[in-house]
Amino acid sequence: MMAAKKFSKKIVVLGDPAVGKTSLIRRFVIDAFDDKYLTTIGAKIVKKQVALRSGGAKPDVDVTLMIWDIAGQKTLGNVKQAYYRGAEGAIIVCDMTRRETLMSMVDWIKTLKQVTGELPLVLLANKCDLMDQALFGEKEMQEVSNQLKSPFLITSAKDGRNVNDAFQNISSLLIDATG
Ligand code: G3D
Ligand code: MG
Repeated sequence: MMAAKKFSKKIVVLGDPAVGKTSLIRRFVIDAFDDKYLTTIGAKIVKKQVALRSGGAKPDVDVTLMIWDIAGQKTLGNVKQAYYRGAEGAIIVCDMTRRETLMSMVDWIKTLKQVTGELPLVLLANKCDLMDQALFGEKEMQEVSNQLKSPFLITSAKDGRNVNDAFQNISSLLIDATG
């Protein structure tokens, strides 16, 4: 049996205040290795290992994700560069009940790429459990996804829908990018 390859990757989770970034991370992560906010950076970092099983064609891979979450309700302007530096992938989140959070995804990504250059992204439309309040859906997400050439998922941090898939997805893209 081939030993699993091991990688450690920094990802950042971005999006407007209250879209559900912290809730999604909390839903996904059990093992918070550093639960205190790093006040100089304004971020909280948690780690979790993701196992990618190839089914034998390629070696299995264990990715340790270092997941950076912005502390508090920071807006685009005052997020420190240190937060983005060294990020190898990103999850960008919007809230299906607020259309403006969809629009600002592009801005978050633009600012991120100014620091990191091109990197794998996964786009999330969160709060799908609030179906009756949703102001956009798959169609709009598909458009943004085409525009940004990045996959999207419809998620709920509340009921857990697609949350694991989101982090599995970014992990696979990170490994593909590593080669
Ligand atoms: P942020 O980290 O992006 O700022 P939070 O967002 O994770 O703090 O979430 C903001 C609010 O949205 C929280 O409500 C949280 O419970 C809620 N929320 C997050 N994800 C979901 C979801 O998938 N579905 C629903 N229904 N609510 C969600 P409060 O009331 O605690 O401020
Ligand atoms: Mg938060």
